[in-house]
Amino acid sequence: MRELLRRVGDLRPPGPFRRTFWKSPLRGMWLTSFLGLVLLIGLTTLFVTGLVSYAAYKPRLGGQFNDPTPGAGILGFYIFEWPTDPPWLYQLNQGIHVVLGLALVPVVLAKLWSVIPKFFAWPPVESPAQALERASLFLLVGGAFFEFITGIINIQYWYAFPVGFYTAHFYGAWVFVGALFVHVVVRFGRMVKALRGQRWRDLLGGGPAGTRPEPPDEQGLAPVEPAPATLSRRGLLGVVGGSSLLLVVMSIGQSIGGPLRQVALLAPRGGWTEGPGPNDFVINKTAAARGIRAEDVGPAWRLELRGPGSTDPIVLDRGQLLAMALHTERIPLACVEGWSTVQTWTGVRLKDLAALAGVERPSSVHVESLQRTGAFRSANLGGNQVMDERSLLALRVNGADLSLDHGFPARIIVPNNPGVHNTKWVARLTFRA
Ligand SMILES: Nc1nc2c(c(=O)[nH]1)N[C@H]1C(S)=C(S)[C@@H](COP(=O)(O)O)O[C@H]1N2
Ligand SMILES: [Mo]
Repeated sequence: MRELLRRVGDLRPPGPFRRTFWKSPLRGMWLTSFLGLVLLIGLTTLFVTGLVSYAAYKPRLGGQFNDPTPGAGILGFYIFEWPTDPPWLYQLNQGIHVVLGLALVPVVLAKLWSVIPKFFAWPPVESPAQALERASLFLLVGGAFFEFITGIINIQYWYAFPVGFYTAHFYGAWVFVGALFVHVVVRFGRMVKALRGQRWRDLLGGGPAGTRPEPPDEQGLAPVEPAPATLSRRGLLGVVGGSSLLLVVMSIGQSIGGPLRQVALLAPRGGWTEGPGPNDFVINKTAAARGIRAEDVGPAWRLELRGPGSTDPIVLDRGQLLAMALHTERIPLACVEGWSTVQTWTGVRLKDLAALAGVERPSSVHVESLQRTGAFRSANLGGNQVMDERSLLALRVNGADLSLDHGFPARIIVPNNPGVHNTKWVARLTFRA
């Protein structure tokens, strides 16, 4: 076996498989470790906000699950009842997940660049343990590409997945994090040593002329025959950091609003509204796109309330709803894709509607809309979400009637609820005891 490996070793192909091929003086243990540390912190944050997002999307609802993602199984071990407080938690969580995800793209690319020589390591396999480690790197790099690409496609609203985005991104995340865990266990000590071993000031000081190569290392990252630097190490990190900052500036406006909304060019829902007026805030799916017909939302529209045993539903028209006790709340509307906005909603409390349907303490409610087909035509809300005093069946926004695109005649608004569960064009509420 040894002999065979030695023979293969002697057959080292030319070009990138030779260590002399890689000449950039910027590559080395310190650079790779520095980028690795940034990614360790960033990717951990992405994973945690991703898990929180999944819990919000698919909370435990008195024993029922919301979304039909085929059994999250043991990976859903941590799912809990999603709270209504703090009302901005989901908005903050999604904003961080999406903006940070974009900002890490240049760092991931720089990290890959810094370790390119290792992709051409020769011999390809040195021992069973090392083969296993290389296989885990395949999952690590493949998993990273998969997660970043599916995430970015999704925030660009290009739903091109054969399976649902949530399913793909959720399972992909666990595979990726498993590989990342192995990688960190194997490399953490080496990273700390590399970061401690050299003086940062020597590495980052001076322009290209003053930039010294990193010392050779047994990992084969630093060049054995370095070329003179054309860009300083500080310059390289500046380009990476600057690119990240640009991505943040071009996307964060969709979450925080203000003047940055105008330059949120990477975020399609940065500003897509129906023009000035009380309903001037982001629309996700328009009524036309969801096939809502004018006659469905005209005077003939009725809201149906059902309880567990009730055979005859309670039927209300919009006038009767407006005659009930109305409440006004300022609540964020936050989409899983990261955009959000805070508006002032007026409507009937969901708990009052539950009481009217004869259910004083509902365990959950099934909300159905006029939409006949397609995603999000219905959703489930937990008992805690129904019972929160701020949870509304909203009829008005900012003092005016809801516009058709924002869900007229009535829509759900619940604090800290993922936007996708704030169902528009509501037609029926079925409360479970
Ligand atoms: N019936 C129905 N309700 C829906 C949707 C939908 O497609 N159909 N989209 C949801 C999503 S994903 C979001 S983010 C919010 C957006 O509300 P807005 O368009 O008023 O901003 O509505 C939600 N309610
Ligand atoms: Mo959404």
